Amino acid sequence: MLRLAIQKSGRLSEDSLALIRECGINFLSTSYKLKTEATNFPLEILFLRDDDIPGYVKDGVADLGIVGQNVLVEAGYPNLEVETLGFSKCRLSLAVPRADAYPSIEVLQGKNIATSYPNILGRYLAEHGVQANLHTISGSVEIAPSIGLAEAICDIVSSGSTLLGNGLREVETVFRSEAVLIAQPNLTAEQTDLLEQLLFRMQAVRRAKR
Ligand code: PRT
Ligand code: ZN
Repeated sequence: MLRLAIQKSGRLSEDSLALIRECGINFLSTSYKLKTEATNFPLEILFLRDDDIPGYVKDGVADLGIVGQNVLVEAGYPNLEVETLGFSKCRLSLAVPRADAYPSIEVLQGKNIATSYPNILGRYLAEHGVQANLHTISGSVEIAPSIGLAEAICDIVSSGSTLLGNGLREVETVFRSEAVLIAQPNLTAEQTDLLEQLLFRMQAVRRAKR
């Protein structure tokens, strides 16, 4: 038996469930439940907040998970990744108020930057020799400059319309992300075999879409 953790409700949920179904795995209705069992594959599906998925998989509470690379890498467990899944593509970007000059990343030296991704951003800034004050906030990062909390932000971008709507301009791509399948490090031989079967089906689903 394998336990797979997916996001309960959010941007990853629908595509994660669709992928499992496209792999030919059937399960009963998922609404209002915390877990469900597949009817034709030894798989249990757990519904969690995406931020909790890397830790649950790392500790083996779940054997597999589907999560964004942004959340996985920020949590510090990039080596749990076994396969990219091709959906929920986005980027983690630095943005500044539209009117502000941005000759290079060095203008961020000593500035305040609001983000939910202090680890990924901290590494990126260090690689570029920039020291800044990172303010970690968990939501509504885009409003930080307009309320005087920060001179810049670093947040997830997909279409760019949220930045635009908040008078911000994207100036650096810090990290590119998509959904990935992750696995706990200590699968049994039987679980490894099931994972191989699942991966084989997932790869076939992706090939069929190309
Ligand atoms: O409740 P839970 O903790 O499970 O969910 P969540 O609210 O933390 O995450 P959720 O559902 O918003 O996103 C889940 C994952 O989807 C993220 O971790 C990313 O890997 C991926 N993803 C893809 C995105 C986006 N696109 C995205 N556009 N995550 C967030 N956004 C937000 C972004 O934060 C910003 O507020 O959308 C806004 C920007 O979008 P645009 O299109 O205006 O640029
Ligand atoms: Zn989350």
